[in-house]
Amino acid sequence: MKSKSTLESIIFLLLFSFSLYAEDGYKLWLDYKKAPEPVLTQYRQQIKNLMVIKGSSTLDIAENELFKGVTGILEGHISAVQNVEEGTVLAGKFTDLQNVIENDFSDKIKLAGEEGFVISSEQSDGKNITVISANSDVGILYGVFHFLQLLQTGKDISNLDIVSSPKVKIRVLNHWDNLDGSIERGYAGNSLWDWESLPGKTDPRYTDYARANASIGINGSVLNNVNANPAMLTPEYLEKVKVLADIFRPYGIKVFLSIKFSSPVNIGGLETADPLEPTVQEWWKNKVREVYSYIPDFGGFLVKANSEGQPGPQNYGRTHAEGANMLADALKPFGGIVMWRAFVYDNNVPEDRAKQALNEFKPLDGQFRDNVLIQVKNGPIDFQPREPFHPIFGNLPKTPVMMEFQITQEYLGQSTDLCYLAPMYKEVLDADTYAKGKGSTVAKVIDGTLEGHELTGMAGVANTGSDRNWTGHLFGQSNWFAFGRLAWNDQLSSEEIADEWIKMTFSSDPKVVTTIKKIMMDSRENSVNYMTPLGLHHIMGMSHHFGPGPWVSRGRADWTSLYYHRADSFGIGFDRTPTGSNATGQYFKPVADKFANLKTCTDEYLLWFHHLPWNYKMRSGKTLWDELCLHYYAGVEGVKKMQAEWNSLHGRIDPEEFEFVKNRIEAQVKLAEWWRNSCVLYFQQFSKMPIPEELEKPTESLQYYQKLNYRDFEAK
Ligand code: GCW
Repeated sequence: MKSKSTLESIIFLLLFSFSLYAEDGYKLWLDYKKAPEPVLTQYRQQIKNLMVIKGSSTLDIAENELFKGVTGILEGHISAVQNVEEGTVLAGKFTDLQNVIENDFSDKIKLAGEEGFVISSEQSDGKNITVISANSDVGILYGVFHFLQLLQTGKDISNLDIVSSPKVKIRVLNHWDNLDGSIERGYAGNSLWDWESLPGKTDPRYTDYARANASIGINGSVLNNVNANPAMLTPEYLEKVKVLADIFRPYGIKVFLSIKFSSPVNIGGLETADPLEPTVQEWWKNKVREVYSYIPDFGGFLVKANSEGQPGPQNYGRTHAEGANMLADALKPFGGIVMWRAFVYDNNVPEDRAKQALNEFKPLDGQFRDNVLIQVKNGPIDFQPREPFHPIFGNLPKTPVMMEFQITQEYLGQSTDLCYLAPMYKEVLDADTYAKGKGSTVAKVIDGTLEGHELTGMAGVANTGSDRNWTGHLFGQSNWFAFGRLAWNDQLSSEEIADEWIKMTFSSDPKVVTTIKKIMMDSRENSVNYMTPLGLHHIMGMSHHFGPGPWVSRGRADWTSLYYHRADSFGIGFDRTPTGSNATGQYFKPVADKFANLKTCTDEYLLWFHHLPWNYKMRSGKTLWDELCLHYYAGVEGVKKMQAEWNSLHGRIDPEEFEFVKNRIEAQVKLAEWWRNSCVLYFQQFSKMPIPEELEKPTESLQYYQKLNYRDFEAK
């Protein structure tokens, strides 16, 4: 046997590692890696060639994707055919396929609806084929992506009978992107939109962005920050927006804009923005007409009004409904919608912040136009690591209410922490509001089935940016992915989604899949434990919202930590029972009683709803103080475990990705320790009780931890 020369071996190794490795995360979950055996052999027998019945740019995209995907996964050249043969994957509109397929599948296609698809194993002239069909072009594109996902995740494709359609209509990313390129609460670089070089110059990333979204069924993008710059609606910017809209369109993505309510004054030269003023109404009608002249399928407006300093109808003594309806009337003739945010609270209102939004919106139920959706954050405060579901869900039966999740990890370690958010999203979607008795889940409120609403939606505050890997942390991609998957189907489980994402992103090696899935599934609870266990909330550092800040006491009361944890020599927690703010009273029975009663309020919401003595006896038999400490320590231990698990994957995944995540988890351990040490020592000042003996004590003083700079904890 001839042995290779050293040089030859080196070259071989280099080439080998180059082709296998060098992953910078840009490809997301759309890498189309070669399928592992034995599925590869099966797929090669089942998929012989492809045929896409075209006729639009969307279908061209579908065809390219199918070729690209199948070629990658089967690692082989697949040819296009003009007529179906044995083993053809045939994609096309139902109307074009009807006569080709022996079975009548018109019932299935009806179920698929406007955007859904059918993927089924069929026969044509006695030949076995796989059909991807839909009523619309974009439905076929979604079907193609789903078919590729089946292959990427190693599913059996021999007997397919899939009908899939989205649970909600508007599946939209909210970009908090500013016109200067910065992103509010963005941790992955700058905005993807290069406003300066638009409209003249475009970036291939615009297309890749649209493709990634289409692959998970996202069909809308709000391009700019809800703290909106009125310049967005000027012709100068509309020309730029048009270019993006044109690029996104064939991918089924509509463009929406956030607007500033005072725009008629800011850019229109009017003296008022009063929604009942005819001149103001006229201004909006003209503006909307102008927007549609650039973008004929424009989606509509997202509005943050009378919230955190933003102007709104209340500046003129008008209600949210009057404000929203004015815009809705302007958009209606063009088919546009208004997404009006319910994130409103006012420091000058002497009421628990958690109650204010419902108080504000409840009396308006039934007053909104039919093209208005109320966009509600998952919980009543603000995207905290854990919140009970927002009491608005189920409480506005006559109004379509859409979900606002945060994908960007503002309060969950930003781009330093590995925190898989699907379990948090699911916790809220699966929560039962009891609005119409048992089974009235938040998911049913959102998907319109509870009250029979047609207009439905789910928004996710985006975590994307100019970073090469899109989301800062590689695992941030899983949250973008999970958001899209859940907006399409809120019945999927967190595990299923994690399983898909891991196989599509990393590999199908069972050890890799099991290990990463475990890490992901534990990650959110770890974060809750070292940040805000047992129902604590809003105790993060001021402004940056990254490190701990239970001591934050300056500035407006409802932006301090003291407002929320209320620690004193007696105990800790926010009494929201009938003896306190009675926020529990905003929920339907029996949820209200469940939260208000100590016997039934579960530990995870305990201090959200109750102020309890330090020596309160918990279910575990331990004191509240001891449990609090144990949770903080368990959080750090959880991250360390995650670290060991990740490190055990050395050599099994791409080295660049491996090192990247390893480095992030190292930073996360330090961040978690900082949170734990700060919070335990801070609260100990009030409890005056010792940290349970078995736990290792913080090495430094509270003052020391208090002085640390959060920037030193960010993963570099
Ligand atoms: O979570 C808070 C953020 C603000 C944000 C606001 C909102 C866009 O700290 O940065 O502003 O919520 O949702 O409007």
